[in-house]
Amino acid sequence: MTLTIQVDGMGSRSASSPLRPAVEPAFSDLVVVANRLPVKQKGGAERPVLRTIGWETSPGGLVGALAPVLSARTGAWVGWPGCSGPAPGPFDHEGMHLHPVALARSEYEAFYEGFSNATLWPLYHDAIRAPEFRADWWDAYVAVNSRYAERAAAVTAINGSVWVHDYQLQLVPAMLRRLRPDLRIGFFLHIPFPPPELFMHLPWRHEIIEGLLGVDVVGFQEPVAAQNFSRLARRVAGATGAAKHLLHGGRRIEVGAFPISIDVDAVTRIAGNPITTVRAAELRRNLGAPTTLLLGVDRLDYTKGIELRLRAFQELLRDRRLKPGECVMVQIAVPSRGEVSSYAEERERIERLVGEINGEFGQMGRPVVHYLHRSLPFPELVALYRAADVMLVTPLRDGMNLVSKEYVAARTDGAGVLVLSEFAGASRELSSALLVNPHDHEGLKHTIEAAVNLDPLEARKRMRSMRAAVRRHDVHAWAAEFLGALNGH
Ligand code: ADQ
Repeated sequence: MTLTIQVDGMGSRSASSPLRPAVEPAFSDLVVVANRLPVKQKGGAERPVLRTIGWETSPGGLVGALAPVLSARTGAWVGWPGCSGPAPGPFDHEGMHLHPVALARSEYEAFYEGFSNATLWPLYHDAIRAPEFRADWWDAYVAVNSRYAERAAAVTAINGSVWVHDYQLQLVPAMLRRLRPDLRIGFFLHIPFPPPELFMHLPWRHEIIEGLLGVDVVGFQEPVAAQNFSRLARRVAGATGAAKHLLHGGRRIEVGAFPISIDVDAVTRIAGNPITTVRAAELRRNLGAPTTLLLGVDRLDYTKGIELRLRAFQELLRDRRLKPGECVMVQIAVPSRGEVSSYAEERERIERLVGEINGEFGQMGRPVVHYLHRSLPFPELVALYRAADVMLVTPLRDGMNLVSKEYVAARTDGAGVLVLSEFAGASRELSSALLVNPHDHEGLKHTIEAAVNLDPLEARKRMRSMRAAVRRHDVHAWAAEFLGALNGH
C-alpha cells in the first residue's frame, strides 16, 4: 500500500512525503495525539521554543500512565510544545518520539482560547457561561485539527494505533481515517459530554459528531456522557446499532465509559515520606494551628465552584456556625487561561471575595482564608492534602476531578473528610464522600458544617471505603482498559 499525505507545518512549511509500507524506525505503532506534548521547556515558558535549553516531563497522571506504555512500544506523541511560533523538529524524550505541532499566535487565539475554551468548554460544562459561536474560531479549529491529523498520519506505522485526546481535537479521528484507513483510532474525552438539548446549540454539531465517529473506540468519563454521544450520533449523523456499538459508514464504533484515575502508588509514596509528615505539621503551625483546616485546590476555572465555596464559608462565619481562627481555609488556584475574559473576571471575583472575608474575619497577621494563585510542586500539594481536615471539591460540573482522588490517596493515615460535588465524575466512585449539590447554597453550607463536625469514626469509615475505590482502579488500569478495547476492536 502506498499512501501520500500532506505534512503541514504552519502553512508556510508544506511538504509531501510518501508513506512506504515498510515500518521505518521513525514510524510508531502507538501514537498519542493531544493538544500539548507531555513535556515543558526548562527555564520558563517565556523563552522562545526554538532556543530552549531542554525539556522536562510535565507533571500529571496522564503522562505518567502513557509514558511507560509508549516507551515500551517505540511510541510517539503528537502535540503543541507550549509556545506559539515555529516549532522544533521531532525529538526523543525518555523513550518517546515527540512530534511538535506548530501554532501561530493568531491560531492559538482562535483555536485554543476561542473555539476550545470559549465555545466548547462552557458548552460541555452545562453552559455555566454562555458559549460564544464564531465562524472564524471554527475555521481555525478545523485548520489546526487537520494539522494534528496530518502529523499523526505521517508518523504512525502501517496498521498502528492512534489515541486522540480531548475536546480540542474532536475532528482528528475522521480526518485521520480519511488519510490512513489502515489505522485503529481511539478518542478519549476528558471533560463531560453534554446532553443533546445543549449540544444541539452548536452550529457545527454535525461536523463534530462526524469527526468523532471516525474512531473505532470512543471513551468518556461517565456512562451518561457515552449515552449522550450515542443519542446524538443517531440523531445528527444517522448512526444505527446498539448504544455501545454504533454502526456508521459501514464500520462498528465502540462507545464506552472509561473513568480516568491517578497514579495511586506515586501519591502513596510521597504521602508516606517522613518529609511530607514534617511539612504537613509545619504548614498547620504556619497557618496558626487551627482546629480545622479546610482546603480547596483547583485550576482557576469558573466550573470549579470556587466562588460559591468561599461564599458558603463566609456565611458560615457570619452565622457563627464556624469560628474564625478555629477554622482556617486555604484555597490554591492554579493560573489558567487568563487571556480568556471569563477567566480573568472569575479571578477578580474570587480575589475580591477573599479580601472581603479576610477584611471581615481576619486578625492582624492571621487571615481566615489563605489564597495562593500559583502552581505548587506536587510534594507540597500532597503535604497540604495531609494537613487538611476537610477537602472541598465543589465543581458545578467536572469530567472527573483528580484532586478528589489525590486527596483520598494521600490519606494513608485514614483521616480526613472529603466534601464532593455530585456533578464531578469522581462522585460515582467516591460515593462515601459527603456529596453536595453546589448550586444549593444552604445545602453547601450545611455540608461544610457537617464535614467540620463529622464524628472521627464515621470519617474514617468513609475514608476507608473511598481509599479502596481509588486503589481498585488507578491510572494504569485506565490506560490498559482503553488500549485493551482499542486493540481488541
Ligand atoms: P482539570 O480540570 O485540570 O482536568 P483535575 O482533574 O482536578 O482538573 O486535575 C487537576 C490536576 O492539576 C491534578 O492532578 C492536580 O494535582 C493538579 N493541580 C491542581 N492544583 C495544583 C497546584 N496548585 N499545583 C500543582 N498542581 C496542581 C481535566 C478535566 C477533569 C479531569 C482531568 C483528567 O476537567 O474533569 O479529571 O482533565 O481527565
